[in-house]
Amino acid sequence: MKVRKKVNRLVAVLAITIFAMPATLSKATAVPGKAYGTCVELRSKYANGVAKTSALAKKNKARFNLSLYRANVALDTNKNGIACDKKDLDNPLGGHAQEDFKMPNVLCMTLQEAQDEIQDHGVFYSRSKDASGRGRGQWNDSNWIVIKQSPAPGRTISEGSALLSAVKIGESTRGVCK
Ligand SMILES: [Ca+2]
Repeated sequence: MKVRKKVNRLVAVLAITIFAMPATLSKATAVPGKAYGTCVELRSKYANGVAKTSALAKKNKARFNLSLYRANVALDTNKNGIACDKKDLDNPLGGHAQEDFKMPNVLCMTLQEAQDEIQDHGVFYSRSKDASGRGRGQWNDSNWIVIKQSPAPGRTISEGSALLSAVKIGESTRGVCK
């Protein structure tokens, strides 16, 4: 009697498993698309980007996949409905920049914002100095504002190669910042 009960239970469990399977499968197909870190990565798989509508995809030879687009919406920097179309690769000033190792324009940003922006372009470490020549340390990056940058925007940078000259907020920016 005991054995029979066990078998019945086993059959019940199997039945539940089988019935549950289609649900599991459909859940798998509804999983949101993979989020790529950069457009370089995304474009290695989808050469012309991922569009949110089929019309946009057709027009731009991009791949139409709404859930994939949604997962990578941050990479659609010009917000034209295609993640990582060609225009998204040219993003000298905005956030979510490509890690292209190009110096962004960081004039008049706080040191903190400027460093974040440079990191956004793929370079972790940038140097800074007191533009007044007094050699003060920039202990709190948020209190300093960049009035001179090296190199110029668009130039290639590497770790430590960017130099930001800054003054304390409230000091003269020598006409650089309004
Ligand atoms: Ca775009």
